[in-house]
Amino acid sequence: MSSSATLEDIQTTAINTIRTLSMDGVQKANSGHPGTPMALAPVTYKLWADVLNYDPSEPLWPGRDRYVLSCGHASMLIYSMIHLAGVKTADENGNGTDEPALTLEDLKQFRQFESRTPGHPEVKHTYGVETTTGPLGQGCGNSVGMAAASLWLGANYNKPGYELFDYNVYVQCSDGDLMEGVCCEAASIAGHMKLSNLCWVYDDNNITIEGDTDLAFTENVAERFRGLGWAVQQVDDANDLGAMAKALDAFQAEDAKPTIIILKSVIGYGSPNKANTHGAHGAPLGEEEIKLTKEAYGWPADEKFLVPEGVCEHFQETLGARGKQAREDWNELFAAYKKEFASEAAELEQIFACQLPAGWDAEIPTFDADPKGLATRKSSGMALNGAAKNLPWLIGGSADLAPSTLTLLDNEGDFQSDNHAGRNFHFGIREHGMASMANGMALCGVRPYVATFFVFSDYLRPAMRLSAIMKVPVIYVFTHDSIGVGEDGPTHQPVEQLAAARAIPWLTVFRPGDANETAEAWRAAIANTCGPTVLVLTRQNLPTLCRDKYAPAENVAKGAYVMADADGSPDVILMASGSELSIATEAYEKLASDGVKARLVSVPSMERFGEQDQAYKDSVLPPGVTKRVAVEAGIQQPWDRYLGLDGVFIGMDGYGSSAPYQQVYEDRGITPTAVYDAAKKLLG
Ligand SMILES: Cc1ncc(C[n+]2csc(CCOP(=O)(O)OP(=O)(O)O)c2C)c(N)n1
Ligand SMILES: [Mg+2]
Repeated sequence: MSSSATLEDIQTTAINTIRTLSMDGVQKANSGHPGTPMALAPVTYKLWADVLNYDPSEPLWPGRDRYVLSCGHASMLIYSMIHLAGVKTADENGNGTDEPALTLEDLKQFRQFESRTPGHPEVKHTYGVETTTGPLGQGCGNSVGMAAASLWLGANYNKPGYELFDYNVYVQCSDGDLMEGVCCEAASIAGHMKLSNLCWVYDDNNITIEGDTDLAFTENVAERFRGLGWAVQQVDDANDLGAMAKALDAFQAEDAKPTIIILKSVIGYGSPNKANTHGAHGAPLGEEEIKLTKEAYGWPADEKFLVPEGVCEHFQETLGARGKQAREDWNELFAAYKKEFASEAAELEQIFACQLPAGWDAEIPTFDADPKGLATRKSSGMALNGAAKNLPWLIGGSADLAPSTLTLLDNEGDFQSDNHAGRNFHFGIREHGMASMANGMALCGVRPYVATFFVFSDYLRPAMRLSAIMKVPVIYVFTHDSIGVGEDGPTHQPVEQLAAARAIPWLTVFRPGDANETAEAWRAAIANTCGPTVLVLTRQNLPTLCRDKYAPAENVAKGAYVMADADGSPDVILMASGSELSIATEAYEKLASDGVKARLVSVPSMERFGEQDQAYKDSVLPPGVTKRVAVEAGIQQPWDRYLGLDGVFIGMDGYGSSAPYQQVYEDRGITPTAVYDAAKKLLG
């Protein structure tokens, strides 16, 4: 720009273009939230034009800053930005193409079937969107994981003179985000970990759907965040670009704390009806009000989806030029790094491509038959540690239960504020924040696992559901998986959690039945680079079954398999998962010794079994054999489809109780004898 007057003009025009595109998009869709994008246009402009280290022509460049719109209901804001900034799509190798991520036509298709502009931003659906948001608080949680991943990658892979990773994570969030528990959990971890590369811009607009925040949100946010160990900046007018610039400068200079910028804004800025809570929340402004608002902006009142000349060019000259230079510098740096540090560079390339190193599973153990056996949480810990040896970016931890979930990596350091290279994370008792973080970590290329007791999976379920929607490869390690927990009693004994986990589409659940199945479940979990996996594990010991006698545990990958069988067609099928596999096995042996033609089927993963072809499914569960017994220490619901109308379920139909676990099993009738009797009864 030749003069500052011109710069101001083009800035104002760019900002008003963001505003009017958002208004027009919402109006055309006849749904959505226009008020927030209108108010946040200046700060968003500032972030993209002057701050983000982001090359719109290479949206997946690994060194880029991450931008997260946690208040996903303001999606037209990010869509407008993606269009104006000229973000491109990427090809299957992750390289930028000439195709725009969003055309003006795409903006006109806001919220329509199969459009690139769905109601809330979806990662992997729209380039330029870094994570799926909409459920308030989750984007904030994700951002903490992204910031941790940036520091972890830097601490492990940067070398003197090679600052490959030091990217920042910028978040726009709202009152709703800040009210959510998950957001506070994540903020608490971020403060503890001193994630100084994290910047939240909080839209303090004093309004939510029901009205003024006085109704329900009167805390002192600045004090809370100071207490959480954050640096707090205040900007009193969302239209004051100078004040915004100062706050962002302060963030850049801060090297010991995450930063929150508390930004006062007026929702629906510029509209004649400023506090229009309808227009602000989930409803278009209406044609008339749009006209008046455009007039107030000095905009052609009747033009729709207008992008004045110079606006896209302006973003190319600012963000585009800066990002391209940074990315080219980075590429050069990486090329030199590759020469000097070939093996590290090879690892990084695998991280970027979401691939596994050759031989990654070589150290996953196998286990000898052993009637006393060991708890699957124990074999899980051994399998995890085996895998971790050859997969250096397998990192994670638990919500204060590592000694019980056995998820600590041996001989590895802790990720702490003074050691961002550590692989062992301590998430504290913040299950939801932990899982939300894990999503952000996975989106940055590392392979996170998170752990807690299975019963507390309910505490992190919303984030787990988002792992599935986003198809990110987070591994959930859930131990203490049933009434087998024993003395801790019903509050700690999962009953419906298996059904609940299996109910989440695109989530693969494994409940392995012995040590070797556990090792195979870990192998399958890590190999699943396209989605989340849950491992459901016992507290109590389980016999390690003899694999010379029974079918090999590699079959776990198929989800269900015949462990042992009668000669010829079976008359009755016994099915089980996890700790009940050995119960079913005992019943099977007794039936077999009685001369009953029984089949024993292990069902470690219903999802995996569901993916097999019909011929395989029929070979395991022949449709003609309708006398079936399933045993699992959970509720019946997920088994109905395998049991059919004639089948019998042995499991839980209420909560457990506090006692030594063998007694609870006896009392609830989940025993080899019960399985044997049920089979006998079915056979008449
Ligand atoms: C977890 C969750 N609960 C409820 C909603 C529904 N919802 C969408 S926007 C919103 C509140 C809007 O207020 P605020 O977060 O302050 O955003 P603003 O309207 O000021 O942009 C709510 C409750 C949601 N998206 N996520
Ligand atoms: Mg608000």
